[in-house]
Amino acid sequence: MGRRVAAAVLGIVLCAVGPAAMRHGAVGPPVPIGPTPAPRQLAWHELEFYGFLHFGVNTFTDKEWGYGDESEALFAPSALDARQWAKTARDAGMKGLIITAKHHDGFCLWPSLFTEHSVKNSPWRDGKGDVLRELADACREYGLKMGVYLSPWDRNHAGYARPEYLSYYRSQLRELLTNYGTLFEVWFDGANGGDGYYGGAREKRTIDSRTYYDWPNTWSIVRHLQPGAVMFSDAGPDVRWVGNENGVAFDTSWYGLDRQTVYPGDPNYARNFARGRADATDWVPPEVDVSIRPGWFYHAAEDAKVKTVDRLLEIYEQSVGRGANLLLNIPPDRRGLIPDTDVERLRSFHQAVDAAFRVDHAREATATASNARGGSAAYGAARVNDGKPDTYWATDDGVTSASVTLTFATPTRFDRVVLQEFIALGQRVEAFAVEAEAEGGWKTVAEGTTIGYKRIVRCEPTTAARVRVNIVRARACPTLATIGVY
Ligand code: FUL
Repeated sequence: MGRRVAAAVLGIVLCAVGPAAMRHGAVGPPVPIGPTPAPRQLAWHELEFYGFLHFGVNTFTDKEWGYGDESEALFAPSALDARQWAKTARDAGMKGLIITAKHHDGFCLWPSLFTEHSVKNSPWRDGKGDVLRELADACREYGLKMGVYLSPWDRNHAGYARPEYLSYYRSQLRELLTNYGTLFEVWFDGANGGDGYYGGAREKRTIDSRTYYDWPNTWSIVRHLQPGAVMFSDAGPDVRWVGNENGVAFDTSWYGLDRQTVYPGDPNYARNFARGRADATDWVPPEVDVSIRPGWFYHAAEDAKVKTVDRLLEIYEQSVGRGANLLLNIPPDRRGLIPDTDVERLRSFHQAVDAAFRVDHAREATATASNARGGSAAYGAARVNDGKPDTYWATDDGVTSASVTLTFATPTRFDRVVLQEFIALGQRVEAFAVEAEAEGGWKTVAEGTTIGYKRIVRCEPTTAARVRVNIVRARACPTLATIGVY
């Protein structure tokens, strides 16, 4: 090899390794291990917690699933205020709101050009109202992101289950994707119950969930019109269902899903796919959808059944704390307002979360590691407690068990440890343990499996001079962006 060529090759290698790594010696970042997240998915992980708004004719008929023959005149909220929804969400610590633009009954909360079955034929705002518009404005005002739920199953539409319905569905989707600003998530429900009004036919219509909706062509509309939005369904393509509506993610939870093997509405989804797989083809992380009340829609009879703060905290730790995102439903009532009880509960819940995570003792500690990649400070232990989510500790290739020790200036009491992998390089950790040094000896205070974007580890209140996070097993050299001690 001539000198010039060698220099050019070296230049390419240096560029590939990256200037940051070069400053700290010759070691580059770990090679990503698949699957890995797309940028829109990375942005979604950072949201962690947002709200669901189930609102529509069911709110007025006291039902969960409308048949599709409900009169538009029923939709008559007396004091609808989307700003109250947005304020409630923001004060609860939520980062966005997803609304049922159309639920299974087919009634549209926006004046769609493609149907008469919408707010435009309701008494609300003399038929001139648009709930989506009011929500978009309110979200902007309160710094929230907005998402839409557009039910594929439509019990009102005469053409449902026939090919013509698909073009109707896609026209509606285009309206939502173009008229209300940037959306962060589009929610595709897998439910398909069968019978309905269907333009007066009043019959049972079944579809083949695998083929009828021709999902790839619908998904490409979203990609084209809202490239930053993630799409949710059982099968992704970006975010998957966690497999239950109880507010709990799997304790061992992998982000991988073989997208080709699953379709939205697959009856075997919860059993076969919900927990994910380490080395599957696609990054499709789970979202936990759960309601603050027993039902998804508001029912006065459930006013005394709003989940307690303790229950909400448990849900938070079993969803966000297990690497999933939490989509908490907070249904507006017949006034078009989130009821006072729910507002109060959400505020207390937020205070409880804030109180639990107010002081991160790790920030004051000194971090050391059993191994740091290339002996380089760029991947050194100090990266786990620098408060920066985009720096991380990593080990040498081939080192798949290693530990980071935090030494406190004085013995420190804690009952929660927060761990975060640097997931841009893939999900790696398979098993970990948290140890504490108290009264001169080390003891294991918690053990776990996967980490992912975030893992909140609970332990008995412990006072320790040192805390050690032991990565017991990993698919490849581990990365940790954060260790927090609370
Ligand atoms: C389900 C629907 O059938 C429920 O009504 C609700 O919208 C829930 C979030 O998804 O599949």
